Amino acid sequence: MFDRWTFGISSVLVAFILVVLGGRLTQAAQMEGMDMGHYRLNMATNPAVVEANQSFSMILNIYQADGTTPVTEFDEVHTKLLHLILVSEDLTEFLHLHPEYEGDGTFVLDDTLLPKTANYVVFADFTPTGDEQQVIRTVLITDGAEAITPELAVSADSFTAGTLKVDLKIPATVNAGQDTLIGFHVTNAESGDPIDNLDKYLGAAGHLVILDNTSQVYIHTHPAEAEGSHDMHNMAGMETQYGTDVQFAATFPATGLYAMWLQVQYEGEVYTFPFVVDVTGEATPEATAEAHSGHG
Ligand SMILES: [Cu+2]
Repeated sequence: MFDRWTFGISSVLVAFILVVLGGRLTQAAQMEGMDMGHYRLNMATNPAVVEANQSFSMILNIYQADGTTPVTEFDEVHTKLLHLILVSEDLTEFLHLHPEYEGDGTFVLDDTLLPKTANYVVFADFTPTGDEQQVIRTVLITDGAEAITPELAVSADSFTAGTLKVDLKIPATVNAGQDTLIGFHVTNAESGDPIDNLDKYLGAAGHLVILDNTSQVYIHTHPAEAEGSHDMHNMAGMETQYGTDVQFAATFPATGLYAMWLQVQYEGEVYTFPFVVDVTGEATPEATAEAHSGHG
């Protein structure tokens, strides 16, 4: 039932929340619960046994609900047909990968490297043409890895990577079930000067992926674009630059600790910043109703 070639797939409900904040529209794909999905994902690896720091290929097949009819048409979303998020089970390692489409519902990613021995939770994020964005969760078993429960702790609110320093700007108390503005202030790590010329990365000023402690809640959100954010073709060739503040909107469904990874690109290089935040406030019924009114 659960071997190395046919990985188990958690059925997920993908809900779309359109959050209007300060007059700006931000789309978040959020996943929770155990509803049956409309699609199936089959993930295989070559070699079949995956080891940390050993190159392998991933082969992903996306099927209709019957599990045999391939999905053949995908929308390009943030410049890619398939976004693959791999997170080590303890939520310390984060990979954002883009397998190549080979047609007939098959995606292949060569030369994948896992930075440490751990099982990895995999989120396949794609949009079949004519349907809504889908997120399918599965687990990649790594040779020698043991099942692990994350031990999250609230992170520092500032991280440095390469030339960039990023400061998290978030309300002192974050309430579950309520639209929350999550901001990042980007400066030069050495000079402290504001960085206002971030590159566009995968069609956005930045990407923010949020997971709960059990990696059952998946939120992938982007800053609002002034215009044309849903038509990447219009943006081809545009030299848009971003910073020094990059802001996201998200709704945490419940209290607890959440891991989140900010990705931005600067001078051609992609940087990933890991944060952990604690959602301590309880949702008010009004805020919850508001947060869910954007479904559909
Ligand atoms: Cu993204």
